[in-house]
Amino acid sequence: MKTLEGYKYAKAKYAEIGIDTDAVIEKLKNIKISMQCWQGDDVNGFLFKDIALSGGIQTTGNYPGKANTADELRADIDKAFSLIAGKHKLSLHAIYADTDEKVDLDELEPKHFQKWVDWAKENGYGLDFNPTCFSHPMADSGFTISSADEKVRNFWIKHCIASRKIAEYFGKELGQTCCTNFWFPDGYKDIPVDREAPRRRMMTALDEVFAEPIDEKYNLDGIESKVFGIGAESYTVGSNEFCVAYATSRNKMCTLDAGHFHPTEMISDKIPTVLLFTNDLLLHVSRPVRWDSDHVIILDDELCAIAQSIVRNDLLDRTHIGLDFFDASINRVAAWVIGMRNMQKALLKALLEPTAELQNIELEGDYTSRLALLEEYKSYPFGAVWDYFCEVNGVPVGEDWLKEVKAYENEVLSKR
Ligand code: RNT
Ligand code: ZN
Repeated sequence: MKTLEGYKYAKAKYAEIGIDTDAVIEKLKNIKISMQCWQGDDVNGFLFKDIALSGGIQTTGNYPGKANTADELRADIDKAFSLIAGKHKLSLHAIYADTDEKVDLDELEPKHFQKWVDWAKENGYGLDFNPTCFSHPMADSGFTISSADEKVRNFWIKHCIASRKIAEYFGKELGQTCCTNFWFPDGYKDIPVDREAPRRRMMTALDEVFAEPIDEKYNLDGIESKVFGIGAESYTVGSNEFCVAYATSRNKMCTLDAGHFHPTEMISDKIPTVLLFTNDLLLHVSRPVRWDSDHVIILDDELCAIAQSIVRNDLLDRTHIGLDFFDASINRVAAWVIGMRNMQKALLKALLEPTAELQNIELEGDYTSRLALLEEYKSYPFGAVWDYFCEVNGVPVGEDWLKEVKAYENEVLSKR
């Protein structure tokens, strides 16, 4: 009841600046966010037992209750999704194959993911995919698809080709385009002599990976750049220039990860820029704290700016919003819920803005009004719209979701 009263006031307030909050709520409900499965078990996966996370990424913390099996992970994801309005996608990594077969990455087939597909179908979720080019002996040299060793290179090319077939299968089965993200940790700890050859090898290898056309209705490929990784501080093969140039010249997506640039470089500025030159864009919304630390995303200025970049320029249909964080120091279901709900909040804030009016003011050169209005709109009653959005979509309002996560922790997670 309180929620409805608050909403009535907010609706009237936003109507004064020409915003139809009912329409905004409807729109937000239909924006799919791709939730990363790897938050649920600290990027372990189920394909290989006792293998250390490699590739210059790291999870820290040992909060109890992580998922040890695919069934546990699916249960945790179901719990998280039950606390998040709308129907979303799950982003799977290849190491999350759910099979009893002993199978290596280069031999993976759609059948090894059948249980995920059945579950997604049953629940109306979409699936995205990621080849796993790390945490594997073939990645021990620090190089995968750009390795100078042909055997190593070919192994990863095969894995990536297999991954696209799995993605195509997801797209066909679920009737939703699967986004496949290609990220390679390849790089040098110390200063290299030859900065070209590894990139040339990566370019040629990727061309092999993408040689077979796949209907874009089923699968879209994204290439994720990075500035550096732990142990690859001096040189990263898949740099930003490499990935942007590759994607634009090959009609692929760039994948922009918020933690993969220099600390003051923001992906919010890159979103509309890259989309001038590519059809689609994949995001890994993350939160770097001093480095690519992959903290849970909070409702900070950059998250709001990311949402504004997408909404203001009408790029929702071409921007595939995926999340990428993995915090092992807090309840993992809560981490998902906090991140997903924050992404939605940021989108809601952006949707509640009278963009056309602000753009006109800017074109007229009235920068005083631009600043004044942007600041005033920040204290409009967005929270009341958010609460109502949650209520009409049947998910907990405000912090009530936390009680459910705590109960799940007591009943399920703590018994693992
Ligand atoms: C690593 C990349 C990559 C991974 C996931 C697990 O820096 O961001 O996207 O986080 O594939
Ligand atoms: Zn990422």
